[in-house]
Amino acid sequence: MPIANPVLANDLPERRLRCLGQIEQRLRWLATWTIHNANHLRESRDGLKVGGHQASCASMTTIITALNFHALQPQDRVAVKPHASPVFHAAQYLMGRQTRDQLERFRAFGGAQSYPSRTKDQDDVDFSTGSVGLGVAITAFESLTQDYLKAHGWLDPAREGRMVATLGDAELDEGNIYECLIEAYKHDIRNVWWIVDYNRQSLDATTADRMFDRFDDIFETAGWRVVTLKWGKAQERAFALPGGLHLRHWIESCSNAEYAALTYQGGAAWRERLLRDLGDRPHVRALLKGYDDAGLHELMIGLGGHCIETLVEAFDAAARDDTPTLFIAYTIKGFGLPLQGHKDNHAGLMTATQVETLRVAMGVPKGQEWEPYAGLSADEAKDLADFIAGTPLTSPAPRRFRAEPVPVPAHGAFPVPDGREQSTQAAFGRILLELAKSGAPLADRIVTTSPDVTVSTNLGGFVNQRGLFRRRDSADVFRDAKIPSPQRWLGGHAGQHVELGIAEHNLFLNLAALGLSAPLFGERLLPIGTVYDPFISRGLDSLNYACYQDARFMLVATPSGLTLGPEGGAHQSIYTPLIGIGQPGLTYFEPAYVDELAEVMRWAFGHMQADDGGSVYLRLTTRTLAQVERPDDLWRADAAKGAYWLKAPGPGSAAAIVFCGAVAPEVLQAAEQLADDIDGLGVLNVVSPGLLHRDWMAARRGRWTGAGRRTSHAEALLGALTPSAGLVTIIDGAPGALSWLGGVRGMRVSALGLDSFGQVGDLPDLYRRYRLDAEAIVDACADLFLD
Ligand SMILES: Cc1ncc(C[n+]2csc(CCOP(=O)(O)OP(=O)(O)O)c2C)c(N)n1
Ligand SMILES: [Mg+2]
Repeated sequence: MPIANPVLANDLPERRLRCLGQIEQRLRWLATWTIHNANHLRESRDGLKVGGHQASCASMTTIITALNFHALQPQDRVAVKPHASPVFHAAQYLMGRQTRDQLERFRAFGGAQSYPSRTKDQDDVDFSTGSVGLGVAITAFESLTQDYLKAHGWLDPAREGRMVATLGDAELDEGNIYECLIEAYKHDIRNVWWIVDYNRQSLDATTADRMFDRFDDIFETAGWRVVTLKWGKAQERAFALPGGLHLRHWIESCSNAEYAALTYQGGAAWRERLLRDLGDRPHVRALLKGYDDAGLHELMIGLGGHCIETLVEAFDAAARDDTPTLFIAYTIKGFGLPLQGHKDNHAGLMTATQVETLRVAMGVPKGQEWEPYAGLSADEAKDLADFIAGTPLTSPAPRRFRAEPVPVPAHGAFPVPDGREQSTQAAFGRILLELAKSGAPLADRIVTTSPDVTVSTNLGGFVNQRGLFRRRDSADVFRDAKIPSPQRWLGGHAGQHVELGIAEHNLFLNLAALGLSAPLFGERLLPIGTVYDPFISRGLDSLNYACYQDARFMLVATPSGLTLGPEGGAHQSIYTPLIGIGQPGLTYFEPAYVDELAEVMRWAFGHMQADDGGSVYLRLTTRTLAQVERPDDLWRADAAKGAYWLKAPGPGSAAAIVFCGAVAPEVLQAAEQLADDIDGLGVLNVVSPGLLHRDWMAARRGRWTGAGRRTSHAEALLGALTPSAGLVTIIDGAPGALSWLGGVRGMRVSALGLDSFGQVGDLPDLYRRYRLDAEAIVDACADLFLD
């Protein structure tokens, strides 16, 4: 009986199948060649290995083919397995969105990036990837963002898409995937596909057999549909033949490592092994005889993830609804390359001879290696080009958007909480509450989110006003039962607070997703996330990830530092100021007074929307400080640049105290004590160590980068002191956040701050023990003059 033609059985038009097959070959070749060129043909000036991942690319060329040239629509958004970057760029090249020059400069300065980058690549990257796991999880949060926009009536229906991640199977070991899975379930996310390139190899080795089927359970428990694409059509046909079921059972019980090793060895090894294990089973010998060695090898590696029909069929079926779906596509790492299956192939590079053999085998004429349609006849090339031009993703529908700016209330119209004694944390809550009540357009675009610290970071007032965001209305049971509570939390479509569980990775990924709303959907959101300052470290890679792709948000970290007092050493943050200074894409502020905070927040809402802007980190405290009387408004302009003289130094002053944040009272007390001893002692209030440092760096750099030499703000401020002056710097955090100021004009520094773990205690005890009190400041000042 003739074998049923699966093409006809699936109604997959023959041309589509042929073209997709040709594309898969092009992608496999171009990715291999791009990496080969970077490593072996392009001139090397430093002797460093350039790298690239030929095996990881070949593992998913079929998946990318079926996605990009069949399943994806222009409104869909994709996070690509980081080390499949060359395949992604090759696909963009075939689609006319990537240049040959960029491919030739893969991993070279200004060329295509090693891992897809939203900000650095010139082609159409939706999400940057690189740190494995994060690109996967952001798709779930982007779908939540999409739901949020839709619920608020801001989503252009033409822009509603599916959020897709392609990932390596080793990425499934990353904890952030499961943190996200739990959150995604709670929020009932829709329209997400995760496609696992299930080659059962990681970087180091083949992966544990014990995980077979476990992922299905985990994802199904979390409400996902799991589609396992284990078999290619040719395999299914073989299984239907006499003896075929034995072959199938053998494959199913074969260990990952053995399958990989046989894949590397090829047809003769497969035959020998299968005959040894199955030779006495009925019909098996005859079945194997039907294939020559090359055919048997092709059959054995023709798993679901390398079968266009299998993939297309699965994607088409899943596209019928919006259920989040995990595709486990069985693949071969290094498929079709001499590296295939070898356990060490992750960073392996084909030799020049191997590439040459592949070129010949793939019918690519010498000299035409970069040609998109190399080796095809003119008619075939035209047909393929027409096919590609007709695929949905290649359509000219715009994929990058700009959002209308949301007006920020002018100074004077922006709320500044009043009160003699206030903490920056409480004031932050009051500013948001006032904004919420004001009905300003800005307030409508604010969306807050917090990993289970909404109340304790003072977001409660805003949430009372604006409600929780829920895809379905939820009642406030306590309120309905008339049980008194200051929190009135109704949930529904109009809500503006996205509640999260404790996992901090999710906070940053949610901020990243919300913060990409403008470029991805053309609608500006102003996300504000709150977290306890010490737990920034818990999600630090996700924070870096958010900044790396230029997502825009405000991170409010509070409480912070030793000033957390009775909470003790595990909660007292120490080096977060250094994160604030060091993190690109983020500007760190630590205001002492609430009028500064209001000014910083006003600036931040503009900065979050500016083309050359970024995200903002506010390090706040629960310590209540007596607010300062302002004789005038002059402080404002300097504060906006990062620091201002709270007490201007006298002419030729030989010393200044430079401080940041919550220790202001100790600083003022010490300044008073020192007033008689040091003429014209200045007190410099650093509102943003980050801004100040960045400006100093930029100013110094200017002379060499063509921007011209200019005086930095720090230089200008410290210019008020005599050149031989000394500085006492003090911050409730790592002293390096301020001590660098000594280098600006070559001044001596006596630095105060934390360089060991804190402990429980009240502030007088703790500040004395850790030398943050007035006495320590006085001593540090003396130290300047004693040396
Ligand atoms: C957070 C993080 N840790 C480590 C790495 C280094 N790394 C890159 S890929 C990889 C594993 C690759 O295995 P898999 O995800 O299965 O992809 P494959 O190449 O097999 O398709 C590792 C450990 C990384 N990129 N990110
Ligand atoms: Mg793998």
